[in-house]
Amino acid sequence: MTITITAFERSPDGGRGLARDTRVRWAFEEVGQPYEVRLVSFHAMKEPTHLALHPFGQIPTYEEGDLALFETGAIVLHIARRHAGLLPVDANARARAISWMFAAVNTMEPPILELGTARLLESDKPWHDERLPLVEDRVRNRLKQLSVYLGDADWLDGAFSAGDLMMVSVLLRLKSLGILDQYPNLAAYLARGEARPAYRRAFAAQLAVNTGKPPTG
Ligand code: GTB
Repeated sequence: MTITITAFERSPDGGRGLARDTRVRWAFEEVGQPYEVRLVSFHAMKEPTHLALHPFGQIPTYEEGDLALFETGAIVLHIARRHAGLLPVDANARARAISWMFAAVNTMEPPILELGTARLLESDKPWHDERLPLVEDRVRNRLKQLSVYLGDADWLDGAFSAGDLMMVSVLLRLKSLGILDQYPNLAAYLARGEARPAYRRAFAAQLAVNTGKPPTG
């Protein structure tokens, strides 16, 4: 059965891979599952047809027959449960990998998103200069904890899993800010994620949408 996801017709990041369809594309590429993409405009996302798939009027969504999903964590988990390659077979290891997926979106991502909001949308506020260091400190606190946990391991819990896929996707948001340079093991972790052939294919596919050129390599 055909699987269709939605993505931005034009991502505001111009194809840097930060829109959340990239993590879903990456999951499909890791497990070798073909998928189709329906591109939606900001306007169409708020129309009833799309709201029937996504109550918050966002991308990405996932459709397969009668099943419609939203929320990247849920979508990636669904893909990982359906196909081998993203979750360990051992039940305990599988549960730990899922914990890392939640940690990525529930513990790491909120302060990172807050930092993005502070930098992009609040720079004209009179309290911006006072608040920004506080928000940065919250991000650094989480990065420090994650860095200590990861140590010199390649991945969070043994082999690469959906937990790493989600964590790397979340950390990618910090790449251009230079904040990861203070945590060389996290910078290397990110680079390992980005170097995976499946990630590169996913990145190229979303870039092609945003540049209008077919994926290369
Ligand atoms: N919690 C949801 C999930 O994980 O699926 C969040 C989904 C979400 O935030 N979707 C965004 C969206 O549809 C796109 S990814 N926004 C439109 C709207 O809310 O009206 C977030 C995103 C957007 C742009 C950039 N960028 O340009 O760098 C990065 C990330």
